[in-house]
Amino acid sequence: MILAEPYRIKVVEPIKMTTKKQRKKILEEAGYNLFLVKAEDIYIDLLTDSGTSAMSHYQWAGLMIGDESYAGCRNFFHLKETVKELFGFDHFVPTHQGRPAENILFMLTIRPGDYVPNNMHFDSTRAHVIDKGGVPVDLVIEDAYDIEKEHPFKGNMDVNKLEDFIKKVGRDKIPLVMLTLTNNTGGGQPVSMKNIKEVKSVCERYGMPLFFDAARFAENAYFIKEREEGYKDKSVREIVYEMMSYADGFTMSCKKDGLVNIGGILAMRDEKLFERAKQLLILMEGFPTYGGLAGRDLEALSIGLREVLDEAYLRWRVGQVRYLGEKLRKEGIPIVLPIGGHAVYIDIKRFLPHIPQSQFPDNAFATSLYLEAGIRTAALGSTAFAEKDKETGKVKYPKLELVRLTIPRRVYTNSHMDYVAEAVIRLYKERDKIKGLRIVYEPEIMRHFSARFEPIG
Ligand code: PLI
Repeated sequence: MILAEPYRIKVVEPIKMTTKKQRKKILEEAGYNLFLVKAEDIYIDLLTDSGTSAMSHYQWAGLMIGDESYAGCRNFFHLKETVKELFGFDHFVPTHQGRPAENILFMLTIRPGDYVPNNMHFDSTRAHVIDKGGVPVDLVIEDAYDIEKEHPFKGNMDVNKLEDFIKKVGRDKIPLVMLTLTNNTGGGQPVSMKNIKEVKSVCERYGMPLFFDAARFAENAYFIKEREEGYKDKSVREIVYEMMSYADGFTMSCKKDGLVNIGGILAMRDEKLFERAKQLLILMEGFPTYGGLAGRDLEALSIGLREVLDEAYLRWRVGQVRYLGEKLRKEGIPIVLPIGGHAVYIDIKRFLPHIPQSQFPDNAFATSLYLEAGIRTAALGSTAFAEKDKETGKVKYPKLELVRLTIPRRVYTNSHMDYVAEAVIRLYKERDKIKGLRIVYEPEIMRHFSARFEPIG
């Protein structure tokens, strides 16, 4: 049966198709870096699912009841009610996005030399742990590194690895344990309820708090319903509540499953931690009843957090990502399996085996796809993660060379997905012609955002 969109379109935003000749010029001007291309020059933007969702008419209506009072705005209390009802948390602070929530949490918990185990850290989480003098440790199951292994919960943490690690460094060196739901860095893969419970039980045994990085909590819960024994007849709402019942707190970039364009949450059970979080929030984001947001943003968020639990929406959402992934897979295009919740990840090592990692094959793919069809994707291989050793000057390349086709929520239809699939398939047939890139300008930090490249040969 065809899985059609569970919404109809009330407002449209025209998108512009450019010619190949125009795109060649645009690429040259942008130094073959898609971050430097104007969004208006993109036909289909699959750079990220973060902050790119379309809001519903209820959310747009919610903006009109925004209360912009400095203190005690009504929308904060709506959000408080939502956070309590959906997640069971009494204490939280609103932040403007996910990373300030991480920043505040880690400022309050990490001492230099501490370790933070996670299934797999997202980049900003990793950076914030390091910023506080901590060491991020990824303890995801080994299967996560096997691109084609069809494990239903490839985001799971290896509980034995966790126990061994605690024994090795000592409990006192671990201020908290984290689980990223779903595991974005590892392909948008879910964590099972069983694994959450096991990790919680280890944390309890050693007296360590468990925090979730809950950016994609609803997609994670949907996969539990779909794949885990005993959850088929539970509602996603019940599953979310149960997942959260094992957490001592969470950070949430609400720009994903919050279905808003801006917003974040830091929640915790510990009252003392909450009091300290509020102080830092005032210092860095704003008064605790608005954090880094306008009253209207808080209202859109309360509504979005409820809407995302609609199972017709989730079935279609996860189904749309799968629809694109399956189309590519059928043509033999190497992708990360199983297909994740928010994106299809292409294995560029196998797509472009003739381009060595020193020639940025991820970006060679991404810029070629843009040239071919005006589609923007995220290069998550050597372009983003290759690191030069400061002493030896030797470059260390990442294990995985991936490009992420990230699907914004409620934005594109399945005919857009057909268009994307056709373009990738065309590129695959002509892949021998794709050339590597060399870097011509490279800033010292966060290279991939502003570096400039040129094609080799
Ligand atoms: O971009 P922020 O600061 O709202 O959220 C940071 C963040 C935290 N955790 C996880 C799992 C993320 O995926 C995440 C942001 N992700 C982005 C921007 C992405 O493109 O995937």
